[in-house]
Amino acid sequence: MVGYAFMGVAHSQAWRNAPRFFDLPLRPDMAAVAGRDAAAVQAAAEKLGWSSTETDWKALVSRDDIDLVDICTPGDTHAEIAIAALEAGKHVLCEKPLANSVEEAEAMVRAAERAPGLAMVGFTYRRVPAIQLARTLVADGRIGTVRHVRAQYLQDWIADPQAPLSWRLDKQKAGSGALGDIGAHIVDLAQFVTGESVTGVSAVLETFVKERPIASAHSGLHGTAGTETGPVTVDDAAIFLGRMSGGGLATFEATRFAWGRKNAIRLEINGSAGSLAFDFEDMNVLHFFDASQPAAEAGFRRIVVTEPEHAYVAAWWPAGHGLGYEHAFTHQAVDLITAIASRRQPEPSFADGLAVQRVLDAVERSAADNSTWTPVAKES
Ligand code: SOE
Repeated sequence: MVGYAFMGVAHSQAWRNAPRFFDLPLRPDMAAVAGRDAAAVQAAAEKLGWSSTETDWKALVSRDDIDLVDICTPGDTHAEIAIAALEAGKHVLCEKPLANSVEEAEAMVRAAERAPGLAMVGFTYRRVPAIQLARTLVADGRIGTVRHVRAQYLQDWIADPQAPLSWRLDKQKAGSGALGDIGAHIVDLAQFVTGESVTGVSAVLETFVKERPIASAHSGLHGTAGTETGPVTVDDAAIFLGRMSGGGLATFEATRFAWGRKNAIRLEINGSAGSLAFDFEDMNVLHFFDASQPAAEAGFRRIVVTEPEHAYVAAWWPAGHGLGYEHAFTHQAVDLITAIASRRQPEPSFADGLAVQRVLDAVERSAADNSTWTPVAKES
């Protein structure tokens, strides 16, 4: 694994837990973790369960005892590490968004096509059981033709203007702000659950707080504000309309300024025959409205997605005990290990990551192009 911050911690527990809860065709051996600071990476290895460390990811990628490279670094390094790992014959798991630009993502897809190894991008929320159920219901025609996709990803961890700068607020490192960090997830979910693609967008982006304290220390998403300040070079919020390939309309909202919303991924889909609604802040539940029911009895049904019949659940706890944020990472590890054992292309592939990247790129181009922005006429 390269990188050991928030995502590295989430991935580490996944590699540790996958063989403890699932019967796997291969057993992951957490061989090495890479990071630039020797003491810090050593401490991370001990805490997270990695057997050895490297201070240069290139050394890790060239090791013979490594079969799979898990990339948990900021976006500006994804393309270089992933392409080198694939060229060295490794399998690759890369955090989302796949890259910082369409060009980088295209190069990664080309490298994956040429390489013997398999490549997967980490859109983990696909692997929440309720999301899997939503996809199955749509694919089975239970809500009919998709008319509306209403997707929101709402957080508040930088709503305070004193929340310090971090790499996620730096365009060089992250590529974009709320758009790529969390908007990418809802674009992927909209495409995954509907089985359709976003074909066009009309967008606005905004940076509400343009200058923030430079962090003197970091911990997870948060940091300690120092006395100096620096510029925010990414969007704080992204809102866009979209058209889906099946003829439906979509709205997307990604923001880190929604006070009180910590990790609210909300997806509502209205079809010609019913609706589905999901909120990650109640992640073990899917709401389903079946329009074929008599009007007097119809209503949203609250399905608690914790039965052994639901995706992944049988490996965990008895019905009703529920899963959390980290379980989707474990499911991701399970699916990747299973795909590697059977030499099957895992999903989401780098091509799926590129498809999301193209939507992010269209959003940025749309937001930069004011030609369709129509000011409301002033009273004369
Ligand atoms: C921060 O917004 C973040 O950690 C994202 O980077 C992750 O992808 C998401 O799962 C949780 O929030």
